[in-house]
Parts: sequence; C-alpha cells; structure tokens
Amino acid sequence: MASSSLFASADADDPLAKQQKDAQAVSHRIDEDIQESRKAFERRKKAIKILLLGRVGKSTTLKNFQLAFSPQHFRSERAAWRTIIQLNLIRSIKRLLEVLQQELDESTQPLRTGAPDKGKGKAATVRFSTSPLTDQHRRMRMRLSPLLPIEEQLTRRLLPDANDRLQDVCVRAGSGWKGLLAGIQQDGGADGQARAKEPRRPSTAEGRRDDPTAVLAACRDDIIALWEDPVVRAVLKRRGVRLQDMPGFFLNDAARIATMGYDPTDEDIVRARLRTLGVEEHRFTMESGALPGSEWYIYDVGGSRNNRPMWIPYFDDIQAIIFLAPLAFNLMLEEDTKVNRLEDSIMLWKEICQNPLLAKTTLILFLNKATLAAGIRVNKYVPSYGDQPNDVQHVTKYFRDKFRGYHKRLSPQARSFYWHETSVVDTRSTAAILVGVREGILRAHLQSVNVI
Ligand SMILES: Nc1nc2c(ncn2[C@@H]2O[C@H](COP(=O)(O)OP(=O)(O)OP(=O)(O)O)[C@@H](O)[C@H]2O)c(=O)[nH]1
Ligand SMILES: [Mg+2]
Repeated sequence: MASSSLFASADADDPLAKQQKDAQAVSHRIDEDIQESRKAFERRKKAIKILLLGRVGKSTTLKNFQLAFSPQHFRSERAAWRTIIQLNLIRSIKRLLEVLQQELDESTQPLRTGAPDKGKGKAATVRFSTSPLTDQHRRMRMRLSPLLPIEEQLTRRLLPDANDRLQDVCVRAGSGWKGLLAGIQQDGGADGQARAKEPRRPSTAEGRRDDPTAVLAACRDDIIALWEDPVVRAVLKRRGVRLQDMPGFFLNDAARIATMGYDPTDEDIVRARLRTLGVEEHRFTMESGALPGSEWYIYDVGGSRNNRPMWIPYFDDIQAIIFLAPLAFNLMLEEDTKVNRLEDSIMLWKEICQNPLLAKTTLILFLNKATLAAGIRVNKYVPSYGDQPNDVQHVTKYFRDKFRGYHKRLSPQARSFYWHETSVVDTRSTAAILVGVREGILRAHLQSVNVI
C-alpha cells in the first residue's frame, strides 16, 4: 500500500518520468493503430468486393443485400432511416402545397365592382377565385406550413457545405450521417425503439418545431385530409403532377408515419429515397448462407455523371459489378434533359464491358422491370425497335439482347453474361435473386483463387 502511493507521488513529481510514460502510451497507441490498419487491410484483401453501378436502384439494392444477409445490422440503423422517411414524406407534402399555391395564385382574378372605393374615388377591386379550392383548403395549407422549414434545416445539418437548392435529401459518403440522424430525435436509437412503441405526446408549439416526429404528428389529420381530398386530387391531375411517381413516396402511409411512435418497417426503409454523393463502403459479415462469417464489401456510389470519376479507383480491386439498368427508354437524365436514360445506361455498360481493369470482373446486369404506360410506343423513342410487339416481354428481351451483344463484343476476354429481371423495391423477389448472385460471385471468386 505504502509503496504504491510512494511511486505514484514520485511519478507525479518527476516531469521527465511523466513525459516518458506519456510518450510510451502514444507509441503504444500508434502500434495498435498500425496493427489494426494492417488487419483491416488483410481482411479487405481477402474479402469479396462488389461495386454497384447504374442510374437508379443502387442504394435500394444495397439495402436489399443488408436485409437479406445481415438483417441485424440492417435493423440497427432504423432510427436514422426513420428521419429520412419523414423527410421524404415532408418533401411530398411540400410539393403538394406548392401545387395548391400555384393553383390559387393563377386562378385568383381581380374583379372591378364599378362602385367607388370609399375615400379614394376609384373603382373598388375585389378578388375572386375561379379555383375549386376553398377557404378550408387554404386553412389546411396554413396549418401545414410548420413542416416547410424542417427539410431545409435537416438537409443543412447533413450537408453544411451544400449551396444549391437540393433536389432530394442527399448524404455525403463517409460523413457519419447515420449517427447524426439517429441522434436528431431524442427517442431514436436502440433504446428509442422500445420507447417508440409507446405514444409520445406532441409538443410542437412549445419548442419541438424542428423535430420532424412532433411536427408531423401534430399535422397528421390535415395531411391525410388534404391528400385524400377529391378536389385536391383533381387539381393535381389537371396540372399533370403525379406525386406517387416521386422517389420516396409515402403519402399513402401518412396515417402510420405521422405519429409519435412511428417505427419504420423493413419495406419502408427499402423504399426510402436518399441520394448518394461520393462512394460509400459497406462491410458485411454474412450472418447466414454458404460461407457464414465471410466478409463482403459493397461499394455504393453516386450515380449522376459528376460522381463518375470517383468510381475509377475501385475498379482494380473488385470481384463483381452489379449493374442496374432501368428500362426507361422514354425518360431523360435529371442532369441533362437532352440525354435519354436508357441510352446513357447502354453507353456506360459499353465502357464498363471494355475497360481492361475490369476484364476479370464478373458483370451482373439487373434489368429493372419495364412498365409500359398505355399508349407509349417503344419505336417512337428507339426507332431500331421497329414493328416488334409493343409489350413488356418483347421490350425486355430486345434490350437484354442489346446488353448481351455489347458484353460479348466488347469484353477484352470471354466471360459469362449474367442477367436478372428485377424490381428492387420488391424485397422478396430481390432476396431470391441475391441468394443466386451471392453464390455465383462466391463460386467465381473461389475459382479465381483456385480453391475449387
Ligand atoms: N418502382 C421502382 N422504384 C425503384 C426501383 N429501384 C429504385 N427505385 C426507386 O427509385 C429511387 C432511387 O433509388 P436509389 O436506389 O436511391 O437510386 P441510386 O441508384 O442509389 O441513386 P443515386 O444515389 O442518386 O445515384 C428510390 O425512391 C427507389 O425506391 C425499382 O426497381 N422499381
Ligand atoms: Mg444511392
């Protein structure tokens, strides 16, 4: 006892000894860090790495992977996704309110009564509206206005350096956004999930103005009433606005989402829209399957053109690319409205097929199921389609053969062509496809390292 207290005081009194001890501690920490980095490097070298490429559906595919093979991890991020889903819902409401405002502005006409305005000697002007929207709609609009600043506030917290008006909720890869989002709401996180089942009292007016849960819960009845209102639906239709086609559409689920105890379902999380900027690395430990415990890395990238240079460094170290191609022959790119989305996908596919760095990489094409709206003729957009039957089956086959042809012609060395017809928002059918994809990649990987 006595000796240990003696040493302690000797250390404290001797600055040189203290300095040495601190330096040793720092050196020890550096050694540990180096060891850790080396282990991580070895782990990564042995792991199977997949890059997700294409225009639409990459992050959705990643979520399907997590849900199918690493469900515990997937569910541990529920609190962060809850905020994203709430922001998606708010985005739709915001768009709805913009349309209603436009309708009111454009349909309000001045009407000269002819009677002189008291004291001014001029004819009085009253305004009347030709719109079917009523004062009740105006009041609902007013009551929903506290939702409007929330999206902006949260987006600024996620991306403090963003200076443009952002199209969607975005995150920058590697910015720790999940932790930030999970912490935004007091009842988020693992602990919060138990509490989320118990209703919480809304307290908007008193200071929870930036908490999306509280504000949405306070606005719930108005959101449902406005969205289900036949007059509002008619205005949207007349103005050609299809909110249900916006990514991250949750208005039909508002009764469930705009509550204090909202806990997202797996499907909600898969459907949530969050634009990716940069490249995000996701490490998985397979919780089941042919090689449980095996490590996989999946790289999810931002798909817009200005993100593309960031993909290249990943090319020489991956075993497989899952390439998502939407059969959107009648839609244009968001960033360049003169370029057709499918044409852009085909161009990118050609580049990937012929890239020498990817010569040994397994390429897996996910052709996103086509939906042919009534009256859309494929040959109007793709003249080479000619007079073939204008149905989903023939259209899918036509484009699959196109992708297959380029794959065969441009690959630097012969390799198998893998393709699947997918709808990645359908978690069940995607899970079945991913099991096959996983086994295929694993087999190709083991063959390449001569294990089988
Ligand atoms: N109906 C349908 N919607 C889809 C499909 N794939 C993706 N979506 C929706 O399209 C939106 C965008 O999907 P994401 O997976 O985020 O697209 P991404 O490729 O990661 O896009 P970026 O991150 O911007 O490069 C989401 O709202 C998805 O729910 C699909 O197969 N069918
Ligand atoms: Mg994405």
